[in-house]
Amino acid sequence: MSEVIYIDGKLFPTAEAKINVLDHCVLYGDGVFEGIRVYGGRVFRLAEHVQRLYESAEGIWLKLPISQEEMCKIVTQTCEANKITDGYVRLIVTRGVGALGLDPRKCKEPSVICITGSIELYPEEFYQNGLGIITSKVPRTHPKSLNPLIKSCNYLNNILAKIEAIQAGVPEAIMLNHQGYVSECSGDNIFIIKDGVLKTPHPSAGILNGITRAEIIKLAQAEGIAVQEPELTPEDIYNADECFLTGTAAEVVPVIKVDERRIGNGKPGPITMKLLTAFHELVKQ
Ligand code: PXG
Repeated sequence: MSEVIYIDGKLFPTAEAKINVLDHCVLYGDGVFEGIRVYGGRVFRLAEHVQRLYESAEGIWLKLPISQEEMCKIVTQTCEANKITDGYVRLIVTRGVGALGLDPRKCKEPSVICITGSIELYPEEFYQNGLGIITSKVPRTHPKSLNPLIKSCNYLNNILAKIEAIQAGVPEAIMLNHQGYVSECSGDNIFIIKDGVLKTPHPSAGILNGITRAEIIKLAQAEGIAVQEPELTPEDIYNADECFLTGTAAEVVPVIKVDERRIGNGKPGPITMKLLTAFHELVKQ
């Protein structure tokens, strides 16, 4: 539980942490954010998350009033104030308070918000036995419309896919890009293993360039596993030997069924489990 929440230079008790309803983040989803983990008292890949936050901000022409170093300090100080040793950080930058109407020039100053809390992982059973997912009918946003590389506060594209998953009785959904190739899931990146090669869509396929994704690629390479970033079709997923998802919240979670088709032998695969174990080791370091 977060005791205090950082807003624009001050720490507020949770009940008093409020933002103006005329902030364009409320009115239009005009803002960017990061979801970050804390393991053993250390913020995992903080510099990388803050770098991505600044790239997201750049992507929506939002100029941040502070340096990346200062942003990192805000995160560590909020964690310290809340005595977070294992948990979750939500870092948000809003366009700021403005008038009604889209024009962001009416917004004086962006607000920086940092919330800490606990994170709900998937149930342990999913990590041991794997999960079933579906392919969503909602395509991922076209990169020239709103590039999925931008982690914006408007997640409705993903939420529509998530709702479809929930209605189908599964926790996640694969989203295809505008060309019909696999991009990612609503809140996770996707990997498959075929004939010993680890494959995941390239960032240009319209994905969030996941921090966990990057770590898994590095861990695989260190294990001598070949990594490719090809165009993947739904059939490539159906015919994979193994499949798993990665994300800050999910970490590494095996997938054993997609659209009711069994993946591999219907059990979490050996390379998936090796990478899952390696990731758990990594976050302890
Ligand atoms: N794709 C999308 C669309 C995401 O939102 C990922 C991939 C994985 O990226 P990282 O950098 O986390 O490996 C995400 C991340 C939440 C929550 O509160 C969602 C994410 C991360 C943390 C928390 O639902 N998604």
